[in-house]
Amino acid sequence: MRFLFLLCLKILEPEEASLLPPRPSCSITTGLLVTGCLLLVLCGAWLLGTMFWLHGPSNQHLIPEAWRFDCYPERGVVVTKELCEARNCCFIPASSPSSSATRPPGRNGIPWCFYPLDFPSYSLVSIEDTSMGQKAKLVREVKTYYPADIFTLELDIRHETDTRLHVRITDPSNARFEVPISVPTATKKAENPQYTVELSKDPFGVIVKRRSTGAVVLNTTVAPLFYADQFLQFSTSLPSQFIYGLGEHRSTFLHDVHWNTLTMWARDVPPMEKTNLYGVHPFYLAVENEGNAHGFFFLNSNAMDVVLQPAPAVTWRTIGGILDFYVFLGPDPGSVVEQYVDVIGHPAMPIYWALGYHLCRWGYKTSDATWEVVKSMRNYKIPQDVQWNDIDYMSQYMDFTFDSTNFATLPDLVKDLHTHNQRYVMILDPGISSTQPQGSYWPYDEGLKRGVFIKDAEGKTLIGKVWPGLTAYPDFSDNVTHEWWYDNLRRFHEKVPFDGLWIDMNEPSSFVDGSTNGCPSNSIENPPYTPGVLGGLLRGKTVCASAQQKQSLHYNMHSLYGLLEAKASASALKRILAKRPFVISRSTFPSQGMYSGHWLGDNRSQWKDLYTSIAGMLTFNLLGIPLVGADICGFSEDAQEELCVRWTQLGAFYPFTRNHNSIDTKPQDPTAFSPLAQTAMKQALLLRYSLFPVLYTLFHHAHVHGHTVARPLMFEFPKDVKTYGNDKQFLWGKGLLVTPVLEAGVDYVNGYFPEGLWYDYYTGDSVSSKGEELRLGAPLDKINLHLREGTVIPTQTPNLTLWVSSGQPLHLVSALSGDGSATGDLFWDDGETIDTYETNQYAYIIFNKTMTSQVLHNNVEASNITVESATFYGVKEKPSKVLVNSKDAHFTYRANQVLTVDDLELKLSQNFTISWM
Ligand code: MIG
Repeated sequence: MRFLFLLCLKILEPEEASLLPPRPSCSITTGLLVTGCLLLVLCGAWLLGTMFWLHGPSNQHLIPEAWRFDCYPERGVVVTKELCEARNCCFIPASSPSSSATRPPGRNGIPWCFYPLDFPSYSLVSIEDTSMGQKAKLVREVKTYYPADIFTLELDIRHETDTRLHVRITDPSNARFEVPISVPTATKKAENPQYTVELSKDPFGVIVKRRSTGAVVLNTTVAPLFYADQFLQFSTSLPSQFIYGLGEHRSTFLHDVHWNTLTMWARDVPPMEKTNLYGVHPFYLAVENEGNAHGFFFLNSNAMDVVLQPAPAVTWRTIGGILDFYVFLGPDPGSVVEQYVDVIGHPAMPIYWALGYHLCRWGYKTSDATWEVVKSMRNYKIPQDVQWNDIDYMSQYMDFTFDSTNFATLPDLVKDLHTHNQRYVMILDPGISSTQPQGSYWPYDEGLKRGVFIKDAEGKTLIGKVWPGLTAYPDFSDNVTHEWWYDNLRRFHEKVPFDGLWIDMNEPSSFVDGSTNGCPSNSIENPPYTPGVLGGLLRGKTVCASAQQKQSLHYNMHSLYGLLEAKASASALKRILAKRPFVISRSTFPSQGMYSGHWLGDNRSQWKDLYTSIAGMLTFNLLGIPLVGADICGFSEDAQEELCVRWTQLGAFYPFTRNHNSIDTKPQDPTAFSPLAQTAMKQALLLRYSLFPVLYTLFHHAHVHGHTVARPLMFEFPKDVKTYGNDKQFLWGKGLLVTPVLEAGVDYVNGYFPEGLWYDYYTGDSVSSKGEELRLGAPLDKINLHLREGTVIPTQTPNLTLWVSSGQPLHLVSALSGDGSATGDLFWDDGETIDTYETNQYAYIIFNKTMTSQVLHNNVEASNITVESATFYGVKEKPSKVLVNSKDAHFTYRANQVLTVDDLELKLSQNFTISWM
C-alpha cells in the first residue's frame, strides 16, 4: 500500500509532469486507467511499474481519487462537465458512495472536477543564493480562472534554525497585507538543518524532506499554485493521515482526512462540527511513519479553507495576504510545539489564582444573588478562587457601567472577595453603545473624539448591534484605541476593583450582518471565491469585510480582532494592577497565549460535549494557548447532576477551570446539587488544589520552553500508534495520567496505558502495561489518576483558596521506574509579580534519583515552604532503614510497595537527600 502511494506520487513528480501534453485530455481512457490504478492496489506494485511504462506520458489519468485536487471548490454550484472544462479541468463523477448526489460535487467529497497534471502553474525562472538560503523568481504564463493573477512572484527561502524553515512568496511589485504579529528575525543561516529543500522548476514546487529519514514533510508539486489577488492556493502531500491542530473547530483531536474541509474565519456560533468557530489557527502537527513529528504554520489571517483529503494531502486556500509559512522539524511532537511558539510567542505565566476554581453564570439577577453563591460555597467549604459576572452586572449591557439597582452592592461584593483572598472577573464585550445622549456615556463620546472606532467603507463610524443595542466597534489595530481602552478600564476600576477580564463577542460579533446600513457590493464583500464560512457571507454575524481599520481592511483584520483586544486588555491590566494580567478571550489567533487564555465557548450540558472538551483543550495546548477549558457542566441546557459531577472531575484537570452556565437554565454550581454530588465535586476540586505545585510548574515550562500543560498521550508516546487517536485521556506534563468517565450510568472506565509501569495515584498500586486497555473502577466520587513510572510530583495540602493552599507544606510523591529512579521539579515564586523568571525572582528545585532535591535557583523566600512528607511508589522491598540527610528517619511501608516518610520538616530552600537500605 505504501509502495503504491510512493509510485502514485512518483507519477506526479515534476520531470514527468513537464513531459505531459499542454492540454488536458480527460477522455475515455481515463476511466480505464483509473480502474487500472485501483486494480493495482489489489494486484501489486510490479503491475503499476508495467502500466507506468506502457502508458508513459498519458498517465495523468492515473490520478487516483484520493489524489484529485478540487478545481471547482465553489459552494452552491452544481458542477457540470461544461463548467469544469471551462476551467480546463478534468470532469469525472467519482465512483465511491461518498460522492453521491446528496453531496454537491466539490464540497466535502471526492471532487468531480479536478486539476489535470499539466494544469498551468508557476515556473521558477531564476534563483540566487542569499545569506539565509535562496531567493527565486516565479512566473506564471497562463492566467487562471480567477481575476487578478499576480504573474511574477518572489520566493524567499530562509533556513532560520536547524529545525525551522521559513518560506515566503510575495508580490515584488506591490505590497500586500501581512499579519501584524512579530516573528523572530534570523540573521544566520542554519548550519546543520534537519531538513533538505528541493525546488521543482516547472511546475514550480517546494519539497522539504527530513534529512535523517528522507521522509517528505512538504511537497507542493502535487497541485498547481494559485496566487491571484483574492485567491491564493497551494497543496502539499502529508506523510501520514495523522494530523492535529487547525483550530478552532469542533472535532476529534486527530483530524479526519477524508475530504474534510476546515474553514477558518472568526465566528460567533455555538461549537458544531465542520463549521468555522471563534478562533483561527492555521497550524498543524503531523506524524511521519517513523513516529517523528513536524509542524506547519501558515501565517495568514484571511478567510480560508483547509482541505484534508485521504491521499493524504492538504490544500490551503485563502483569499488574501501573502503566502508565508514555516516548517518545524521537531522531531518529537513536544519540540514541534516549542518551535511553533518560538515563532508566535510563548504563553504568559499566569497569575497563581488563574489556576483556581472559577464560578460564573449568565443570569445572576443581582450582585446579592452572586454573593449568595460565593457565601454558600464558603459554607460548604468548597474551594473557589474567583467569582465572575456576565453581562447582567452592566447597566443596559453597556461596558464600563454597572447596574446601580440590581448590582448596587457589586463594589462590596468585590471587597468581600478580596478579604477572603478571592478574586473578581467581569465580562466586557467590544461593542460600545452609540445611542446614549451626548455627554452621558464617556466611553462612546471619548471614543468618537479620539477616533477609535472601526469605520465603514465611506469613512463613517460603522454601527452594528449587540446587547446594548446599536454599537460602534473599537479598532484595536490602532494604539490610540489601546490608550482609550486603558482609560476606560482605569476609570471603571476605581468603582469596581476587578482583578481580571473576560473578553467575549470579539469575533467581533454583531446581531446584524455587516452594519445597520448593510455593506457595499464589491469584491471585498463578495470575493470571487468565498471559503466555506457559515452562512456563506464574510459579513455574517459580524461587521462588513469592507470596514476600515487603522492597519487594513476588516477583510484582512477580521480574525485578529480577539488577539488585538486581548493585547490591549492585558497591557491595560498590567498598568492598572501592576500584576500578571488575567484575560480570557473567546476569539483567538496565533500568539494569543502571550496575552490571554481561552474558553471553548457555548457548549451544551451533554455527555458528548464533555467528551469533545478534551480534544478542544488538547488542541489549544498544541496551539500555544495552554490556559484553556470548557464551560464545566455545560453552558446551554440544564445540567443533570451525574453529568455535572463527572464534568467537575474532568474540569478539575482543565488548565483553566470554570463552571459557567447560560441564562434561564437551572443553577449548576456545586452547591446546587445533592450532598453526595457536592462532596464528589468538592473532592475533585480539593484534588486540583493539592496538585497546584505541579500545575504551576507546568505553566512555568509552558512560558519558558513552550511545553504543553494538558498533554495528549501521543506527545509522550509518539511511537505508540495506539495513542494517536486517544482523546479520552490526557496527561498533565509527562507523567500524571487522567482517565475521566465520559458516559452516564457507569462505575468503571476503560483507559489505555502505554507500555510501562503505572501507579494508581491514590493507593500506589502498580500495574505493568504492555500497551493495553485496562478497566478501572470509577464510582461517582472518583476520577482515575495514574502516575507514570519515573515521575516525581510535588503536592500540597489543599485549602479553599490557592492563597492558603500555596503556603502549605509539600508532599512529594515519587513513582519509581523499574530501575528505581524518578525525576520531577518545582517552580516557585510569589505567584503574581510580572516576569519573575526573567528578573530572577524565583526558586527552582529538581528532584531526582531515589530522592535528592537540588535547589538550582533560589531567589525568593521559598524557605518558608517545607517538605512534610515523601511517598515512594514501587519500593520493591521493605527497607530496614530510611535516612534523611544521613539521619535515621521514621517510615512506614505497605505491602503494595509503598514507602512513606513523614514528619520531615525539610526546608525546600536547602538540598536534601532521602535514601533507604
Ligand atoms: O450572545 O454574555 O459565549 O459565555 O455567557 C451571548 C452572555 C453572549 C456568549 C458567551 C457566553 C456568555 C454570553 N455571551
